[in-house]
Amino acid sequence: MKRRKFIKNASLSGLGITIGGSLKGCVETSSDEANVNKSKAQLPLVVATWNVQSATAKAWEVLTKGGSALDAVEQGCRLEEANENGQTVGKGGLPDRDGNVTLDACIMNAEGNTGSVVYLQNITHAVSVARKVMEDTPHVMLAGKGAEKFALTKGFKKENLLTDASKKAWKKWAKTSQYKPIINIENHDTIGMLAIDEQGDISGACTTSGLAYKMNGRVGDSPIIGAGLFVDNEIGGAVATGLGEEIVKTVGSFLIVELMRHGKTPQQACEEAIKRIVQKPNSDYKNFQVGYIAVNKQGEIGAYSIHQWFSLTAFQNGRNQTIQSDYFNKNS
Ligand code: SD4
Repeated sequence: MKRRKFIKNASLSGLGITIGGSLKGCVETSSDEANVNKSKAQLPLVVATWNVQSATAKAWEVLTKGGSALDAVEQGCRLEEANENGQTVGKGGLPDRDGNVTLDACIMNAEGNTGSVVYLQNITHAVSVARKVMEDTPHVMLAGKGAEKFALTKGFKKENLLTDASKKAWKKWAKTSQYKPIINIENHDTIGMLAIDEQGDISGACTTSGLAYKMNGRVGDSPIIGAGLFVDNEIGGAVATGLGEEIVKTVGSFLIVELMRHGKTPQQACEEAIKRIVQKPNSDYKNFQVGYIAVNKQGEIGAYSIHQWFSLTAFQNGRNQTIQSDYFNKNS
C-alpha cells in the first residue's frame, strides 16, 4: 500500500528563502516517489534571475524535449531579449547617456567553454552572438563594432534597438542628466539563467543592456566570465544581477562556484558572496542592489541579495514559480 505523505519541494525548501504564496502548498507524493525525488527528480531544472516565467517556460520546454542545457538557456534568454517591454535587456533596453543601446551577454557550456559579447549594438539576440563566438571563433569575447560585424556575417539582422518608450525615458532623464549608477532595487529583467538537462549537464547564460544611462563605453559584469556567470559542470553554476561594478570587483559567480566546490550549499555560497560585497570597508551597499542565484550538481538552488525584492524564477518538477530571495539588509 502506498504510504502517503506530504513533503515540501525539497530543493526550494532548502533555499532558506522567503517562499511566496504559490509555494506554500505541499506536494503530495508516495514514499517511493519521494525517494526518486531525492536522487533524481530535481532534474531537469531551470532557474533565472527575476520574474521571467515565460523565459523559464521556454527553457523548460527545450529541456523536457530532451534538449541540452545550453540550448535551453539560449532559447530562454532570447525570449527576454525580444521582449520590447523589458528595459534592461535586448530590444527596448534603456540606452547609455548618449542614447546608444549597447548589449552585454555571455554563455558557458558544460565543457567549460564560453563566449561573450560586450558593447554590442543593433543586434537583438546578444546571447546567440555570444554562443557563435564560443562555437565559431577561437576567441572568448568580441566587442563593439567587431562583434556587430561578426554577428552580421553570421546572419543576424541589424535592427534599431531603441524603442519609442526607451527613447522617451532617456529624453526625460537627459533633462537633468543625473548620473546615479543605482540599480532599481525592486524590478528588473536582466536575465541570468542556469539549466541542468536530463543528462545532468549544466550550462548558463546572461544577457543585459546594462545600467541605464551608463557612460558611453561602460561594460558591466554580465559578459565577464567569473563575474556575471560561471559554470563548472562538476560542481554547479552561478549568475549575478545588480550593480555590475561590485560583482566584477568580487568575481562573484566564480567565488560562488568555488565555495560550493569546498562544500557550501548554493544558498550558503550566495550568502557568502553577498557578504564579501557588503562587508568591504566603506561599502556603499545601502545604495545598490546585487543578487545571485546558484545551482549545484544535485539540483539544489540558492539565492541571496543585498536588499529585499530580488526574485528568482525556478522551473522544476513541472512547476514554474517566482519567489522572493532572502536578503542581507533586513534592517533597512
Ligand atoms: C550590469 N548587472 O550591467 C548588470 C545590470 C543588471 O538588472 O543586472 N540589471 O551591471
